[in-house]
Amino acid sequence: MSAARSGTNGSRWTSRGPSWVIFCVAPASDLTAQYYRPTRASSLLQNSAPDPAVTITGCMDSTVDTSKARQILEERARAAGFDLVGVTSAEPLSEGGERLKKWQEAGMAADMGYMQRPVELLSNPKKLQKSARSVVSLGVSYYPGDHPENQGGGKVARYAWGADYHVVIKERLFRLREDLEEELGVKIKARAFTDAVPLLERSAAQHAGLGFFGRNSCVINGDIGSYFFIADLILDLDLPSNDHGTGTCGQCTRCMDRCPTGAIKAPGVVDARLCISYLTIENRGEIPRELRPLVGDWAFGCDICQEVCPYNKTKATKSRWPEFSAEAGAGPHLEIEEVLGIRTEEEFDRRFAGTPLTRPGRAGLLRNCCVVAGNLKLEKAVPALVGCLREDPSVLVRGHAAWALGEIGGVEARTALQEAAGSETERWILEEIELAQKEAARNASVG
Ligand code: B12
Ligand code: SF4
Ligand code: SF4
Repeated sequence: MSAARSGTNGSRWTSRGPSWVIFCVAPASDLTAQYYRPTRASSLLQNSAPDPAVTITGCMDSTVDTSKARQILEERARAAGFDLVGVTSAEPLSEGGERLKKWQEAGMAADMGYMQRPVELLSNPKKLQKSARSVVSLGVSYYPGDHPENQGGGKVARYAWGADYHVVIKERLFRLREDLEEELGVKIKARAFTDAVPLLERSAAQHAGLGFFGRNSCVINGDIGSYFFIADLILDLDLPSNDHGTGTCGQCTRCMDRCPTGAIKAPGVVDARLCISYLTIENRGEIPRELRPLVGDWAFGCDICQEVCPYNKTKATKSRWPEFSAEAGAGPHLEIEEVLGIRTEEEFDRRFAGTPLTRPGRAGLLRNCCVVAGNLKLEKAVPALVGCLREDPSVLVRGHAAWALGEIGGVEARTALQEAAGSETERWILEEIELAQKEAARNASVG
């Protein structure tokens, strides 16, 4: 569906400023503005808060005892609740950059505009802050426990059960940097972020000793597995670096074998075009027909390549941050019929603001729930799907609702498809309806 695909993710972010993640640096560069991936909650915050970026002019004090600073950093970061702390110099991440280049050239970045930025930018911390000397890489477990049994809902990947991590982590990073300034008695130029600026965060984390690259491409830590966010502080302090992270997958290939879509093309190489996480979160267009059945019951993200990982089976450590618990956000499952009934942006915000689930937008989340309903053959969702097909303002939602009705079949579904075939005007949806009618008829003859 080319119309829905035409607005790339990259262009969506160009007008938004990144200032809330900056502590005391010069005004934001164009580069950052183009990459910045705010959720609605963070952009609201940005609109309401004064920009702290230009109020402090930081300076590096040459009298700082760097070993002492390193020790204080470690203590303060742990006290702030970070599970992992490491430091690497702010030099280019050249090996990661080379891998990124090949990944981009192979088209594996799909339509994520912010991932198509030049490699030199994504792999060099000094492009984010000229005076950068060190990158502090922090890890915080988000692991909220295992998924309860799914009773006909849409599964949410664990990282997104709770509150919006961009906002939650940013607050703690703010405090950490303030603590450091206070303890060391200097002003520190710093940039702080998680998953929000153009930097290869996994490569920086591996350089800083947080863990090693698994075949699923996640950074795995020998003590806590891979269910952790990576957060970063770029500082103009020279801090002693950690050794690079080491570890190995050994003979294991479980993640590659079990990925439903075959997205892990080679060890450490994930083709986003096939990854359910991309398809359900970053993708703004249709979920390709041939991939829909493989999405299964994932309504937002996918954890399979982490669930099967032996490191997580034995080492996953529950998050100590209450903000990442199921109670703090959308939780492990979405109720499909409820989500399919959300017709306006206002309703959507009321339901999901402050959680990561705003990322795909209303139409994207309803699209995903249609696919889950079709895959689960969820008969109880038929009235809600019929509602979507008849009256949803989004082409994306109506088209996926038609597909789901075809998968589920039954008299009510067939009647609604027949009716929509006569009233719908969008070409792509008409195609979906036609295919769905055939599928529903096939289901009826089999049943
Ligand atoms: C784009 C993106 C995605 C895309 C593409 C994922 C991908 N693998 O490329 C999509 C939407 C699919 C995605 C999915 C997920 N993501 Co994501 N994503 C990012 C983002 C913004 C950029 C990643 C990137 O640069 N990709 C390009 C490729 C080339 O790089 P890479 O995957 O990081 O791989 C590097 C290393 O693995 C290394 N490498 C791999 N193998 C080897 C082997 C050797 C020998 C060496 C030397 C190096 C090496 O080379 C690569 C380049 O540095 C980062 C945040 C950031 N700014 O870094 C978060 C990030 C990677 N995502 C994260 C998470 C949590 C997820 C999900 C688990 C969410 C979910 N449950 O649905 C899934 C996991 C899917 C997977 N198996 O990767 C976390 C990962 C934390 C961790 N412990 O690793 C990050 C770091 C966000 C954060 N700040 O916490 N994501
Ligand atoms: S997140 Fe899911 S779809 Fe993506 S690589 Fe991992 S198992 Fe495959
Ligand atoms: S599942 Fe096996 S191969 Fe995949 S990341 Fe974990 S240890 Fe490595």
